Amino acid sequence: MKKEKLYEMYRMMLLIRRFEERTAQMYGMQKIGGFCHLYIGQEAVGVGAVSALRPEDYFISAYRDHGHILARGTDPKPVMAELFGKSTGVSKGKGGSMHLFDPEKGYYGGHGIVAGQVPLATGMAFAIKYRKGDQVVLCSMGEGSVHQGAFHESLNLAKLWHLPVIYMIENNRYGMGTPLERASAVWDLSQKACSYDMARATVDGMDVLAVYETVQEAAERARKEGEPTLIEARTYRFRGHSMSDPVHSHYRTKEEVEEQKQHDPILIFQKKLIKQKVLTEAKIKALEDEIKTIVLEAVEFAEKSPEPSLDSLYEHVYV
Ligand SMILES: Cc1ncc(C[n+]2csc(CCOP(=O)(O)OP(=O)(O)O)c2C)c(N)n1
Repeated sequence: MKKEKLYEMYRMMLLIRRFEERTAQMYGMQKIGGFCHLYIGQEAVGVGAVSALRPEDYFISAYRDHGHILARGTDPKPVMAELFGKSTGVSKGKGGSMHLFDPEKGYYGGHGIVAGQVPLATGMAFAIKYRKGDQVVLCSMGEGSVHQGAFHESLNLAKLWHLPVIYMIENNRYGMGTPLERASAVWDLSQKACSYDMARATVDGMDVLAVYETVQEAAERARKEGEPTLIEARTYRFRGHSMSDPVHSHYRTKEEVEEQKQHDPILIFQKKLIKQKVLTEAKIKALEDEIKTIVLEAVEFAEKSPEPSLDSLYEHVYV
């Protein structure tokens, strides 16, 4: 892979991390309200996967979506403004953290219902096939989605109709406070693909390059053969389920979280890139400064933006 692309992937992971650290701070200051789920710890999955897509491909995901929309290349300013509930936000301040959206960048949300995006992704893939397009759909979900009926109906149809879709489970081990082993009879989640005779893969979700390669292979399969793939990316969230869940809760120990932080995907990638001479200490420092400015400008933009006006109350809503 070209050095520029490696650098860009590292830069994006760092931008997502610093953006969300600032988000947490803004939430604490009550500038952001409502539901808010941080992606910290999982950055390698979103960045690796999106880096394997073409700009014209589609990406749809769940509510832990800040990292997803940023990875797709959306300007951090309207993303932060959306978190602040401002009219300049990507969803005009009416979606908030869980409903980020940017169709121009091929990002179709941001969905609050567990597994809600899975049948939507299947429909999008059907539309591609119907129009004889060569795009693919990447559908990210938490491991909590796997036990929803919609997941199984979708996988069945995707295989039956040969649809160009990649279902990617971001297994961060916990659905809110419930560990996977208390929720699932099967621990190896990619096995679910066997029921539908679908291609499958398991990947280390802390390794951005491994995720990139796995998704690239699945995208090729979707584009050339019109066949779906189920990927399980094993990852970990370093923060609580949402901002209302403290980092160290009763459902996991402090030691476990600290042990997992030894596998921080950004630090692992940083070490690799220093060895490959893509990064130097000076470059890392310069990048940190650049990203700090970008994030602070996003906050300033959000702060200064107006609230949605009262007359816009019934615009862009379905009901
Ligand atoms: C259909 C549905 N049931 C319950 C909820 C409440 N809920 C919100 S997040 C969540 C846990 C989902 O965990 P997972 O899919 O693993 O995603 P993660 O939060 O770990 O990214 C639940 C049960 C919901 N949003 N939708």
